[in-house]
Amino acid sequence: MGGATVLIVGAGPAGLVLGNLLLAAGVDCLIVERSSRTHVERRARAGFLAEATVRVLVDNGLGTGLLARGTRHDTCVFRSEQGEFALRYGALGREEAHTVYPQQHLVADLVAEFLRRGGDLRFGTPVSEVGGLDGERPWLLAHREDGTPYRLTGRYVAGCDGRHGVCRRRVPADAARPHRRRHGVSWLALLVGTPPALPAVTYAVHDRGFAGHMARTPSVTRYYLQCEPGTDPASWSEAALWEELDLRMRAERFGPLRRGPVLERAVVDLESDVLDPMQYGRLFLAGDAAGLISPSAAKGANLAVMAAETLARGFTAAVHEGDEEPLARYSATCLPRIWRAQEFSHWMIGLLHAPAGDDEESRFLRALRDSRLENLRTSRAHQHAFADNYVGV
Ligand code: RFL
Repeated sequence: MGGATVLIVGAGPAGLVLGNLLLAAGVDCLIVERSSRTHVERRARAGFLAEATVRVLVDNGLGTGLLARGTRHDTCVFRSEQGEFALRYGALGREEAHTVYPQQHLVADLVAEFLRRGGDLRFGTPVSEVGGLDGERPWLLAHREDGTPYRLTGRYVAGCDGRHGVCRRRVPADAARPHRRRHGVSWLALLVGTPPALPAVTYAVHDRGFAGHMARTPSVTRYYLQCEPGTDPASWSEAALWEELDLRMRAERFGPLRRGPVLERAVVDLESDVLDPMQYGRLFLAGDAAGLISPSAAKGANLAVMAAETLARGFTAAVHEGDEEPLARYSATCLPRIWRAQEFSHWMIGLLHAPAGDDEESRFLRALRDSRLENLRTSRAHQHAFADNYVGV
C-alpha cells in the first residue's frame, strides 16, 4: 500500500524531469522504475539536446552536468556522390545550436538531483497493472525485488514507461487513436570507443544505404549504418562494419574514420507513432510512452523533456490552484509540437534514404532524394527552414 499525489511510472528522461519539476513545485510524487539504477544510468541512447530542452533543464536547476560537460555542436555535413557540404545551422534560422550530452549522463544527473531533493524513487520495481483511471483514485500494482506485489494509489498517473510500457496499453482503443508509420528502414546503431573522427555530425547518402557519424563524448562516437530490416546485429564482423562505413562515408575521398572497439550494437527500426490524445481519465502519457519518432532527426529525448515540462505545469496548477484546465489541454498543447517534429523527421528519412532497386519507383525515389539534398545545398531559404526544424522542438 502507499502512494503519492502523482504516481510516475518510468525513470527515463520523461519521468525524471517530471519528478524533479514536481518536487520543486511542492507536488508530492513518486517514481517506480523496473530496472536497476546501474542499468538506467548506463543505457546509451540520445545525445543531441536542442536549445529549448537545455533551457528547460537549466532553468529548473537540472543543467549543471550538461553545462559542465556537454559540448556545443552547430554544424552538420552531408556527403553524397556529388561531394560534401557543411551547413552551419547555428548561424541559420533561429541561430540555435545543440548541446551534445549523452542521455545516460543526463539520466544519472536527474536521478541524483531527484534523490537530493528528497524524492522517492524505487528501482527494481516493475509495474504490472494500472487501474482506476476513470475514477478519482487511480492505482498501480508494483512488485518488490522478490516479486511481492503491492498497490500504490494516487490522484494522477504519469505513464513515462517508454515504448513497451504498460500504461499506454491501458488506454481503451476507443479513447485515443494511434497514428503510425513503419518506414521500412532499419539502422544498425553502433557505439564505438574512439574519439569522433569528424568535427561535425556527418550524414552520408549512398546507394548502398545511409551511414552517419555523431559525436557523443571525447572518447565515444556513434555510427549508424542502414541495414536490412530484421538484420541480426551480431551478424556483422567488426572488419565488415568498418569496411562498409569507410565505403559509405567515402573515407577514400574525404579522409579515414578512426577505428576502435564496437562497444554496443543494436538494430533500430525507423518507426513513427503518435497517440491522440495522450491522456485518458487520470492517466497522462509522456515521452516514448505517448509516441515514437524515428531517430533520423534526434528528437525523441527532446520531445520527452518538453512533454514532461508541460505535464508538470498541468499537475502543479491542478494540485495547488484546483485548476484542471492546463491538464485538460495537455495533449492539445503537446501535439502540434510533436507533429512538427514528426513532419521534419519524416522529411529527413526521405533526405537520407532511397531504395536501391533498379525498378522505376526506386529510381524515382533516388532522384527525389538527390534533388532534396541539392535544394538544401543551394537554397538559403531551405537552409534557414532546415535549421529551425533541426534544432527546434
Ligand atoms: P525511456 O528512456 O525509454 O524510459 C522509460 C523508462 O520506463 C521504464 N519502464 C518501467 N518501469 C516500471 N514498470 C514498467 N512496467 C516499466 N516499463 C518500462 C524503463 O525501464 C525506462 O527506464 O523513455 P522516455 O523517458 O520517454 O525517453 C525517451 C528517450 O529515451 C528516447 O526518445 C530517445 O532515446 C530517442 N533517441 C534520441 N532522441 C534524441 O532526442 N536525440 C538523439 O540523438 C536520440 N538518439 C534515440 C537515439 C533512441 C535510440 N534507440 C535505442 C531507440 C539513438 C538510439 C539508438
